[in-house]
Amino acid sequence: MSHPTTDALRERATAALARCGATTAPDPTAAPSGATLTARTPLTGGTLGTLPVTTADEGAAALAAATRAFHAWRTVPAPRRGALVKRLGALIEAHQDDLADLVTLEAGKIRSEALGEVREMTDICDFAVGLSRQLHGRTIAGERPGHRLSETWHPLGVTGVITAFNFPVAVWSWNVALALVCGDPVVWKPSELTPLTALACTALLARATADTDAPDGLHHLLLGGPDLGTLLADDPRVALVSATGSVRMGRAVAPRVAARFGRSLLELGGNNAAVVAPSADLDLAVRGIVFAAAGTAGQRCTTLRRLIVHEDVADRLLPCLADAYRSLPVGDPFAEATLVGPLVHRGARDAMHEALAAARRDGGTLLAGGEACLTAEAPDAAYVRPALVRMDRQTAVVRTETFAPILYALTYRTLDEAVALNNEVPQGLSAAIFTRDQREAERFLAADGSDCGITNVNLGTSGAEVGGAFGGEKETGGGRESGSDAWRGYMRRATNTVNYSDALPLAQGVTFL
Ligand code: UN1
Repeated sequence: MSHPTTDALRERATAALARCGATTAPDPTAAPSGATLTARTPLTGGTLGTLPVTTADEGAAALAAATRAFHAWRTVPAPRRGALVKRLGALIEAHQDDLADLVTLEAGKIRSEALGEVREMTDICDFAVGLSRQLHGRTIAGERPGHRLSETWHPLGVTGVITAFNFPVAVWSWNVALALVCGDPVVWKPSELTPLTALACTALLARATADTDAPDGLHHLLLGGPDLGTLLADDPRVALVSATGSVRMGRAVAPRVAARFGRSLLELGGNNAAVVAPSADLDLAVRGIVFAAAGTAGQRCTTLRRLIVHEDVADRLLPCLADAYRSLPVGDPFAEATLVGPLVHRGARDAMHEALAAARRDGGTLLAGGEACLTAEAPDAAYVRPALVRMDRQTAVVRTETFAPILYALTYRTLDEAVALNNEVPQGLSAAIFTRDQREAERFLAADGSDCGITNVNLGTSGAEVGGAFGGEKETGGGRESGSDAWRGYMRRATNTVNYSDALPLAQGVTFL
């Protein structure tokens, strides 16, 4: 089958955007005046459109409008706020094919994963709608008679959302669905690599807002570079900055937010490992490992990047994995049989090849993959075969997150050694163990086991459901998004003491007057 042309992909993007109701259709022939952003597709490396960049004045106006909207929205009862998110979820579902098309066109995901990402959006909308009737605080046993001690959760303020190219719509929806039911307007700075998906999401939310008579100004899109992230980080009107991306981005944003005592929620890099114990079901492990390591072409923050295999099973497991890697269909993500789409750009492929060269210098052996693919059909794109590399030690390159499909395989003798290897990297997002030994599984989940925010047994490191809190420790940033009680990050807690007696006993037995 022939590779798609950029013209055909552009048409597909324009049609999907129009169906979503996005007004700024990309037009490569009519570049807007002023600074621009080029929307590209990793499928060919070609241009889908040129969009105007948000100016600093427009950014400031968005923050002012969002602040006004906050003052209206915070007093709307939460279940009514939920009605907006319910409508948004319905519109997302109605446009799931359009959104999935745009995700494939801009992020390069295969169809099933693009649809899965959109499903994550409707899932979080459902979750948030239910949550809109459950934003509850506690009543606490107080120490004074005739007093009631309780806590109330109030809307926090404008939420600044910074998202990455690899989950261009799901991570926005995690933030926007929760923020809106919690009473917070959103100002969104998406990745410069995925502006079209951002336009589509913005259009759908605008429609949901109109359909439910919600106030204007609840959502603003900032298209452009890092200076817009800095605007969100520095402005005291932005109560929460929820930022997903690289550790480098987190290091730029977090200290600025902290300097003004703002709140930040950081979801940064991962360098996720899976332990394969001697008792593991190896067939299941192979499937779990290949999806986690090669799925999304290795471009999830939850991607499996390190395999810690017991030395007794390494010689059985690694050849099976190498075979699986060699047979993975790499290519056009719209083609039904494809399992590995392109990397986001050629810079990502260069980084992959540099990491592979470093691994070889460190004594690593390439067991499969690593080569560029489709170089004749799509010379400006970056298709690669996922790489499996055997390493003797956890060298600097293994401890670094390279956003590409490289799986480094190490061996271990004792579970203590495996746990130490798992934890011995700067990142702490997700981890997994494949074992049929309950004691090993529990030890890996225990306080002295994996130090990651997400730890799984008998499945890979990626593909978390929305119901749980998502995030990790150490350089991953410590934030938690999505399910469980992550909503608390979007609200402020007030502790309330009410004296309904005619006496004034002071706490801690203090006497005065
Ligand atoms: C990300 O890569 O930033 O757990 C998010 C997963 C997805 C979300 C990943 N549900 O892989």
